[in-house]
Amino acid sequence: MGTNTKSYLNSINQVELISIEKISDPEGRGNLSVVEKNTLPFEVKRVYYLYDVPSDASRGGHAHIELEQCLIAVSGSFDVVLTDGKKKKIVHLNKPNRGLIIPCGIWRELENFSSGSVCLALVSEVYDESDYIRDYEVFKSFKSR
Ligand code: T46
Repeated sequence: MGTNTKSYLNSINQVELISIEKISDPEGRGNLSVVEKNTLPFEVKRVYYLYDVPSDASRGGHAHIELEQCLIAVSGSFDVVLTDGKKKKIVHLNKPNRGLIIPCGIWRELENFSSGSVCLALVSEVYDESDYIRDYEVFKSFKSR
């Protein structure tokens, strides 16, 4: 496993909801939101998105050792259930100009996807399966070391 000290020390208090700039068109052409260099507390190395998720399906079910991320409900809504192994928090995402910053070392599950919802993920690392903790018991011992 990685050696990022923050990862096992991070608590649910480090999870943060941020506002993303929303530019409303003066002529009624809708809205535009922009994520720029300084919008997020990390540099984005990868972007992926979840879509066509059935309402009874759950995504996530893991923690990351190093990776930080920002989740945005660019369409529709879903719940993000977070825990640091001690405290739990549920965040309902339903606005394209709202981002959920999840630091490393936090267990997350995504559920209750509305029809047509899209979860955009802006993340700090390239894909690396060895960065995942997918077993909750392993996660709990990782957090209590
Ligand atoms: C997270 C939540 C919100 C890749 O090959 N490349 C990628 O960049 C990603 C993200 C996944 N994959 C493969 C790995 C699996 O074979 O796609 C498959 C599904 O991935 P996973 O089961 O990890 O999907 P989710 O939705 O449970 O989790 C994903 C991210 O992996 C994770 O970082 O926080 O979305």
